[in-house]
Amino acid sequence: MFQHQLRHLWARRDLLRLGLGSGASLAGAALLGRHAEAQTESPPAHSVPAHGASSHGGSLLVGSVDHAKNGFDPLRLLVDWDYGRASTLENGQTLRQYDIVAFDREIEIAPGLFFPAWTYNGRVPGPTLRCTEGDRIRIHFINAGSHPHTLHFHGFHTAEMDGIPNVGPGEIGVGERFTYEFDAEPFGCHLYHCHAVPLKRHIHKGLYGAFIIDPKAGRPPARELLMVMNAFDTNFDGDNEIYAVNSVGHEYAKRPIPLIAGELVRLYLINITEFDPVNSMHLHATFFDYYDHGTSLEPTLRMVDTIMQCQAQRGILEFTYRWPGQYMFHAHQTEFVELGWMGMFNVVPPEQFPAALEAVGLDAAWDERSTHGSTVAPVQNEQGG
Ligand SMILES: [Cu+2]
Repeated sequence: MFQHQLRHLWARRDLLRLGLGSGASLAGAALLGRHAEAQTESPPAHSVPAHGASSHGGSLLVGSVDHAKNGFDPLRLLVDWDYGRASTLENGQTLRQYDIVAFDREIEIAPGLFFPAWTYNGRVPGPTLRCTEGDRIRIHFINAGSHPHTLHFHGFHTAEMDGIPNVGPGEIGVGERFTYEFDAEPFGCHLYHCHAVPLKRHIHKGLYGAFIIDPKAGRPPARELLMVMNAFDTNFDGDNEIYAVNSVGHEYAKRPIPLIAGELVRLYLINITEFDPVNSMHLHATFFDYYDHGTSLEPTLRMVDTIMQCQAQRGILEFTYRWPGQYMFHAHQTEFVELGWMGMFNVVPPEQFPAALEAVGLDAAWDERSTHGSTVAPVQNEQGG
């Protein structure tokens, strides 16, 4: 049973070397090997905070998380777009095929604090699926976990593809598989998550991810980032103990996200926090335009510096930092901040950007993924940066 074998493989922490060699006879393992490629570069185990970040150290979770052991680095999750395997159908439509395997895996969500997660492809959040409006999406889903799961996408699709219990294939049992298929619409910043019951348990255990559909018309050039606001109930009392974006508490406070002064930043923001009615995002020292759900090319809110989202609500923030410096971003619920949901941007002049990347274990490839992530050529207009 490949479920057992997968667990064994993961226990060996040998994902990167797993590849297609030892996994060739294991459909699931082979899929995992391929999906691991985007996360093969390990950050420094104990990276040095960039200049200035240490001044906030007094209220931060102490220590550092072993991202290599976790199998994902929150800094890299910011730009880890998964475009699937693209091909062209007879009717000219682009087909994108993705492989998603659900399985149980312990992850470190704060230094020394481990959470028995349920994951898509071994990471929380799951892979960031990215495509163009109108593409045909085909997701080969395997449940190698310990409970029935599903893939429920936010978007237009038939009832059979909705991924809920008792409709279409319903819950996908342990060791079973199903292929979800639909056209990608509408464009925007969307998500997918497990919809098995009890729903709050299946979501808060980690079964969710981003689903970004680029508009055919494109958006102006920008540095793009993905943040999923999430939280973890580590003692299963129905309340969260750790809050974060992209799963690791205070990670971006210890390793500030490099930005360039004057550039347009486009942030895809999703709230999947369970148990709390709302989560929020506040940017220091700048204001942003907001595109609710990302489903419009014109902002739905202009010149705000705080946005709140209920669970599954999401949107796109566009902003520019005028001056270099260290700028905080965080939930504006103080409790969340103290429990992990606070980060920093390290805004620098262009000539200092390579050093800012290096300070947090990133490189030019990260810059490239961040600035050229769209599946559509950017539009040039007066807003473009
Ligand atoms: Cu589930």
